[in-house]
Amino acid sequence: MTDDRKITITPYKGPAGGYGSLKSVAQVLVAEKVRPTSAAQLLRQNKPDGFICTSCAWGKPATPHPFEFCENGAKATAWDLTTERAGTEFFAAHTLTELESWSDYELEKAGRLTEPLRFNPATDRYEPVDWETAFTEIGARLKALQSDADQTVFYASGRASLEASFMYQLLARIYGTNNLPDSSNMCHESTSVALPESIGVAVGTVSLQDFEQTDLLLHFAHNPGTSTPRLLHQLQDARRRGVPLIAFNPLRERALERFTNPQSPGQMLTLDETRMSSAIHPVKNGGDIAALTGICKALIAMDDLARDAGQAGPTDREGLLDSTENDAGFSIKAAAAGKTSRNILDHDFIAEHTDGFEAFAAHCRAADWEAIEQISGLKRPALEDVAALYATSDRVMALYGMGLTQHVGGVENVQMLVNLLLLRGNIGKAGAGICAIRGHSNVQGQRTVGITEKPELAPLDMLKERYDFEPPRHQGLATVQACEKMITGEVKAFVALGGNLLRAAPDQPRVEAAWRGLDLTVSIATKLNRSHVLHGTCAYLLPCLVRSEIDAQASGPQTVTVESSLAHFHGSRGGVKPASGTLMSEPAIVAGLAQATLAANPATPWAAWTGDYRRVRAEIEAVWPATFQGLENDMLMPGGLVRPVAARERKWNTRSGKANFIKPTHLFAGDVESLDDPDILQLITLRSNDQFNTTVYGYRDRFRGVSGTRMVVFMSKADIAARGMKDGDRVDLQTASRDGIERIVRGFRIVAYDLPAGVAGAYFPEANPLVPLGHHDRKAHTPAYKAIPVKVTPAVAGADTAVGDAN
Ligand SMILES: Nc1nc2c(c(=O)[nH]1)N[C@H]1C(S)=C(S)[C@@H](COP(=O)(O)OP(=O)(O)OC[C@H]3O[C@@H](n4cnc5c(=O)[nH]c(N)nc54)[C@H](O)[C@@H]3O)O[C@H]1N2
Ligand SMILES: Nc1nc2c(c(=O)[nH]1)N[C@H]1C(S)=C(S)[C@@H](COP(=O)(O)OP(=O)(O)OC[C@H]3O[C@@H](n4cnc5c(=O)[nH]c(N)nc54)[C@H](O)[C@@H]3O)O[C@H]1N2
Ligand SMILES: [Mo]
Repeated sequence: MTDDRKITITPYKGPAGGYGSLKSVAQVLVAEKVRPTSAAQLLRQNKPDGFICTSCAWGKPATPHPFEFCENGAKATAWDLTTERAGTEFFAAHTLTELESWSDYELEKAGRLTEPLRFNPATDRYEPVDWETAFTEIGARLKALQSDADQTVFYASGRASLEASFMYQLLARIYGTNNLPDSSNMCHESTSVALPESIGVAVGTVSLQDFEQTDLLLHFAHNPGTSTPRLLHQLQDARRRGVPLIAFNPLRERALERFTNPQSPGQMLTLDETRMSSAIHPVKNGGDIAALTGICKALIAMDDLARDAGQAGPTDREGLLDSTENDAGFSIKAAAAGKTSRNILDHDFIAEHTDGFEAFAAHCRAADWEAIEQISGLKRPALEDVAALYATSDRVMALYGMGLTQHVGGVENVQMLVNLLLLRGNIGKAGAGICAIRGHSNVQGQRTVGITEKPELAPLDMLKERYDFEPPRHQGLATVQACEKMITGEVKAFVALGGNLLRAAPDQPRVEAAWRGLDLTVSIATKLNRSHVLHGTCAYLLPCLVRSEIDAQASGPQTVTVESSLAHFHGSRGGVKPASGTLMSEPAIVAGLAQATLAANPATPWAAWTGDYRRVRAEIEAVWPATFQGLENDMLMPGGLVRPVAARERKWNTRSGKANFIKPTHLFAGDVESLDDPDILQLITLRSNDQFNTTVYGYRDRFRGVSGTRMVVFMSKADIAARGMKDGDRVDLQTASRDGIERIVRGFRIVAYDLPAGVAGAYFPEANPLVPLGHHDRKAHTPAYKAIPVKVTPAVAGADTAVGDAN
């Protein structure tokens, strides 16, 4: 499709939030032609009696703000409640070959899917099919593959409710596979691997109340203004109390600099912007392990100094601290002078609760400042300053997002952050803790109810006993491995509970080619995307309700539940009439697939479960009693049901029985071999303020001042000059891969941007063809989307631009 968007690139001068935010909400309500009655649903968003926003997973306060939604939550709801429809006429008018040339934006913009569809090879179109036929045919095809059940993959994107997710994992396991990859494999999987080793839980340890008691907020690798705007309420309140917020981010994200609360009329009128960060440290991407090592090293040096000073009189202080000429040196001395060693590091906590301190401390003492500075891009005095502030703060919280998890050393990034917290006992006390800011609104909950490829994380014995089947005990496929096995031809069928794997996953052209070779693709979805337009030999598109719609079943309107980033379970009730009378709910579709695929079994009454979701919640509570006790009663209470998190109580469910200091293996979290090549930039793939993952709402990244295009590459002035290029030039990006596969995306426009030399940024998903499938975290296999080694070359004239953008 042609495109006549006007491109403007101008620095944004306003704060995050503010009038720009309100204007943006109004624009999307109009653009999506949302009915006024539906727009009123925004007032019910994230309230105890309302529905839980599908945008992010941030906590829902017990006493909500009058408008407990943000610009992007409103966009997500408007996108769902649009009056646009991709119905029979739409699919009659467009062949799938034609739709392949449409952008992500255009595909979803077509509107809500209205009826089940089946691919017809004779017409190259999706055509309507009734639900019963669709289920029966899919069931027959799945049964044909069941003798080797690992040929089928059951993918889930983190939006589906606990009820739908529970039923889905049970379907997969009774079918015979643990192939339950989740969007989480591309997201916080590094957290799910790192935290259990470090502190014995897979989720963060903080609650909303902790924000009211904290003395210092360390904020890493996350963009709150776009990704989690409701978090700005907590950050702003803390800033108002004078709590320092220290951010580490290669980009000076606008919300970290300034925020005006669009829901606080007083503040809007006076334009009193809260200065968000006390400092933003422009760490290079992949440089957080180095930065954190520097902070820990300085802290340990202070502790050594104080201990020596407290013992045999004057000691060689200068030897321990040879940077006395700078401010940071003095502040460290000042901090050290007033303290005993006991209260620089929390030695009582370390002795009673941790393991591995000595080895970790030795590792930090031995670390080389020059390497730390080079890899982090930050100066020693800056890191010593953070250490001094940290040493004088009693209650410290560390928050983080994708800039830590999506790296080759993603697990080590997270574990380093925990190491820092453990040095001063900042886990398991009020106002302190680790906060993994989750993405999809129920991604954490899906893992809690058994969507996992790792058999050891599912209560298989309990499932066996309760549902009378033999669960598969071997490892299933995570997302990257599922893509690899599609490429080798070992995977033949793919069922997706939401999501858009082809745009979200690495190595797009290779995965797309493999996808076309599948025997069967089944997508449960709300809107059309590339993973539907491209398809297997047999393909079905099963349209479902969205969370804000009324879900009426045999026993009446239903409630579903989700888990927030802060490990609270909340009930959610839709209030809007469904987009079409033919839609089914996700639990009903999963039940339909299960009934058509699996042998009848009185222990799994799929139809009765669908008729009344309370019965599904009763099953969830029976399978995980310690986690879900009281769910039915508390889910609609203000604050929801609080999930017990052992580390909050300083109970450490680790192998050592303690919280573990874990040494990193490298200072750089990216591809170590690409580090020294001056031609290589480390590319971050980013979200714009006008998208939700692969859902592109529009072409306006307000905070970064880019409008009309998404095909930009943000580069530092130094890197632009070093290549003899200039702002606005057209360039191609090529991955510096070592596997012989050429990965190029053409036609980016250079935007000169304030970021450290060596770092570049481009938007996800347009840049995904640049990410090799093998470029992932060493342990968690999370794709390393935040440091892709690339080379920038002048654009080849006339060459095709990337899929999804016609500029
Ligand atoms: N509006 C909106 N909301 C969303 C989403 C969306 O797409 N749109 N997606 C949802 C999902 S699934 C998720 S997971 C979250 C994602 O939310 P975020 O965690 O904010 O993810 P990104 O937007 O990818 O941005 C990561 C941030 O990390 C910084 N960064 C990159 N590399 C590094 C690094 O090596 N070190 C440091 N310190 N910083 C780095 C980037 O500059 C950027 O500010 O948001 C959720 N909420
Ligand atoms: N380069 C790069 N790639 C990335 C990332 C990155 O930062 N950089 N981030 C990664 C991350 S953090 C994530 S979480 C993944 C996201 O990967 P996915 O979760 O697979 O992708 P989404 O874009 O969230 O999925 C959007 C589609 O979900 C469907 N959908 C929307 N709402 C519903 C619903 O209520 N029910 C159902 N059944 N379907 C629905 C719609 O059809 C929509 O087109 O992408 C990853 N990919
Ligand atoms: Mo995510």
